[in-house]
Amino acid sequence: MTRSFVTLLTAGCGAVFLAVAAPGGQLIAASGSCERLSALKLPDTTIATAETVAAGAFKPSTAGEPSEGRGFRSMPAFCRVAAAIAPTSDSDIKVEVWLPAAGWNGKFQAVGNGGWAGTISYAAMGRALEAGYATASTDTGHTGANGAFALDHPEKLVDYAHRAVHEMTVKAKAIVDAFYGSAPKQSYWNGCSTGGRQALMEAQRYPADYDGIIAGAAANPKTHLDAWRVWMSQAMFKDHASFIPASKYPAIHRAVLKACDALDGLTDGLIDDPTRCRFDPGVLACTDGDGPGCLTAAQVAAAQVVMKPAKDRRTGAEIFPGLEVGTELMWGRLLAGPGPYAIALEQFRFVTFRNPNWDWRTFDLERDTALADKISQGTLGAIDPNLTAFTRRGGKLLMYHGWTDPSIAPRASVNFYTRALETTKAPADGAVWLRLFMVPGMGHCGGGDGPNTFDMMSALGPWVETGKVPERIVASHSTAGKVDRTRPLCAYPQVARYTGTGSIDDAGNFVCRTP
Ligand SMILES: [Ca+2]
Repeated sequence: MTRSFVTLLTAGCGAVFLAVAAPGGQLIAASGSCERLSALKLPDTTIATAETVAAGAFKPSTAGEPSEGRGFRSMPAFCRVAAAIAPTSDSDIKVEVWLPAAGWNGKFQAVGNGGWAGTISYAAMGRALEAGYATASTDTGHTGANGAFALDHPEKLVDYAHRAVHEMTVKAKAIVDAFYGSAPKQSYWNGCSTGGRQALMEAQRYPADYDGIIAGAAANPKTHLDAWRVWMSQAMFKDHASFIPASKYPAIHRAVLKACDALDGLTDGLIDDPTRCRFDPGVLACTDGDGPGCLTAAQVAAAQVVMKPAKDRRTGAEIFPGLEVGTELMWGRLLAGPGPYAIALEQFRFVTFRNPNWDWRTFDLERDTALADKISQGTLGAIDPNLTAFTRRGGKLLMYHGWTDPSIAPRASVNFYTRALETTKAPADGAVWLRLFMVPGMGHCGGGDGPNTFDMMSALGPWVETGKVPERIVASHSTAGKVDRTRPLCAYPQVARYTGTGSIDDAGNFVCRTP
């Protein structure tokens, strides 16, 4: 629907600026209205800057993400608002809101963080901005990508866990409204890893914030995820003999493919459904002394721990799923040594034990997971699978996870999906509200041998706006910048099956089927 209106914005100095609707309903903000936002009054909020950035002129003011620097030159002109929000006396939540100067699509897309956050996600904001969205990101209330901020700062931990994203969302919508004279028609969340956990938090705690939510590879529940990581590290690094050097990963991967690749009907280097394969690293046991193609007895034992879930030894309850078959070439992500993955180590040092010198070698899976839960699962864990309030508003949740994610076991997403479907009351009209897309051969939020490039927003938008339920999303894989394979991703539990004719590198020759 095309809307047309003129909004008067009155600046502090008395000058009047215009925001006008162009043909087609796209809003063009008149020059000067950006700078005027610095006078905007919002609760608990200090607007530091509001300035127009010319096309291609943006340079991050902080180091930000390591991949940044490229890509910003193609960004259109936008209004850049930087603010700090302090819902508590110990809060200092930095946020940025970027508003396209022309061609706004009328929607808001907020983007998530990775790890312990601590930076604004400029690269992801840039992608949303280029697609025409007003966008926002927060550092979640602290600076620096490690967990030290949480030590004896419980309010900062709450900000990191969920409050910063909610505060950002409410304020960003108000800023959008002030700039364009119109609130966003739809609001979307797009995040992976910690951004996936933030996604589930929003659906659970603040169901009115977003109409559509993308939860990629959710780092959830965080206390169990980090307990599993430390537990694996104990098995791998307890002594020199148990450590598996990266030079042995290819041999393990070859043995896995030999056992599992063809089970899905195609010997293509990808394992469509790792849950159907049973692999015992014991088949690689050295028979004639150690060598690069075999595992010693101690290494077999370590590999068996890595490839199985962490379970409570008394009750048998699963604490966190294990790495799937197919991940072997990427085991170095968590298991390069000499100690546990830093994010997990910091969870126990700064949050659970409040002791920066805590020795991970003393970790006891059952005892210390229970302690971590007692202290912070209620804050950090997005563990409530009842999303009825979200579905009653018509909210849509799109989850995805790479089957060869080497840092967050992918069955964590399957588990949450299953529990949420069981627990949540579907909307009155019976509309589908939850979809999960498992991605064969994809690593953590990207990468890996499988088709790992896709646009979840292009599936979520039509779902929210026209009711078109995503069933099949085409993903591509590229080598040296050239696409060399496309495949459909299928709505779980369906998987892609080859039709039997044509190239196996063409998504058109695959259908989605229940296995
Ligand atoms: Ca295969």
